[in-house]
Amino acid sequence: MKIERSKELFAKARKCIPGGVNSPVRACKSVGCDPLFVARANGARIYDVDGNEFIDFVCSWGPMILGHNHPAVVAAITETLADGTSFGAPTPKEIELAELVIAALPSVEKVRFVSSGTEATMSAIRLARGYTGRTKVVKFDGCYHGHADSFLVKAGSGVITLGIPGSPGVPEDIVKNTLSIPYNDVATLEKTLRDESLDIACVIVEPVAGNMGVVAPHPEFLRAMRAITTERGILLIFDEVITGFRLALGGAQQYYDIRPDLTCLGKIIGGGLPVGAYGGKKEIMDHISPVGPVYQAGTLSGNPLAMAAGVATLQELARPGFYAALERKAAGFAAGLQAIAERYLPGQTTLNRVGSMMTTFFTPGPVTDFATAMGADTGRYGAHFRNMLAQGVWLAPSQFEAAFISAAQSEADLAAALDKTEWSFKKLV
Ligand code: HOZ
Repeated sequence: MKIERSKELFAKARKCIPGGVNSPVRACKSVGCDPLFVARANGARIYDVDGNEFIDFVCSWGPMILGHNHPAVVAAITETLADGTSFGAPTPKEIELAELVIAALPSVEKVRFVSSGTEATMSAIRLARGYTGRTKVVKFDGCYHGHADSFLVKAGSGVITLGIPGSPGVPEDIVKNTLSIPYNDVATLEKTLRDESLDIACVIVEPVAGNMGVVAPHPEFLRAMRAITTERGILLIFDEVITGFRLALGGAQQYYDIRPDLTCLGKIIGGGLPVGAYGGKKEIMDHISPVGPVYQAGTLSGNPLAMAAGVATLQELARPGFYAALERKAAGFAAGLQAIAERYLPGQTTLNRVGSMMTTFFTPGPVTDFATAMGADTGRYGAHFRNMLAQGVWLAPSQFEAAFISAAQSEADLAAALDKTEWSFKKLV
């Protein structure tokens, strides 16, 4: 594969951007190669600056559930663009997107738009603290809620990928208020939440973990979390930045039939433009400024282009049968992956899938939490990643991320990706 232009650009980028990238995982360090620079993408395909073509399973880390350049999304952005790009004042599209989010998520009565998932989670815990008058935040090992100080404790995504235990620059005084406990461990959850000395404001969770690779919640885990938080007056925050509008129109909360107090969104609701949101019960949301005293603001919040792309995307997702079709494709693809793994690496991999998000872990498994995810052979994943890239398949450059199925991937694309997986696994044996 020709990669000269990407190589030149990476050398140039490293001189002016730390590590040559604007988000660490995409530097591809953990998979043993340099990043390819992207020229464009369309439908299920992404093209690099050297003209190589790939079937895209990263989908911009989740947002591109409709595929790239979906005509309805492009039309909405183009139409909005003609009227200007940012006003720092309310626009009608914000109401439209808010109404679509509220209609889809029964736990959300009011929603505030921000510019990224990190802003959404950071603001949601501030609100939870302001509302409850308590201090501590409980999270789960391997869950990633963006890069705000409070969350960089046993976090997933790039933090595990790069093997960083925490981050310099995050004061001890802040992280002492974050308690990170094992995912899927109901006993530790109960013990922690029932400890009255802990002054817990909220529990924040990825209802399906997507940032230590995909890890599904045990059914009892989310149910117990909802029950004890209610009993103790602790707010339950679902970080649905990945799962929102991915697992179902109503996200993981619909999929598992659990209503959190607050929900964080991002990725899909911006249709590929930078956006985040947090929402929940009116009574809680009205503690935010300017109604209440909890402050949060943003010049680009509710940006018209992002709102337009989000509205167009959610309208497409609301079409009857959308999620059933996506599930069929994802299930078929996962069955194919499973069969290949059993043929070439029997008992050596674990496929975790929930809806259209999945991870093949290079470990016998089961993978149910951070500790078991960490048992994966990252060297083998790296070799698989490089094999797939050379064959024209674009996977996440980390063992600890999800592969996403999009509506743009045809059965033929998925069959081609399975053929290439088989080729890769043969080489791995
Ligand atoms: N933290 C993101 C994945 N969970 C990576 C974002 C990026 O590198 O673009």
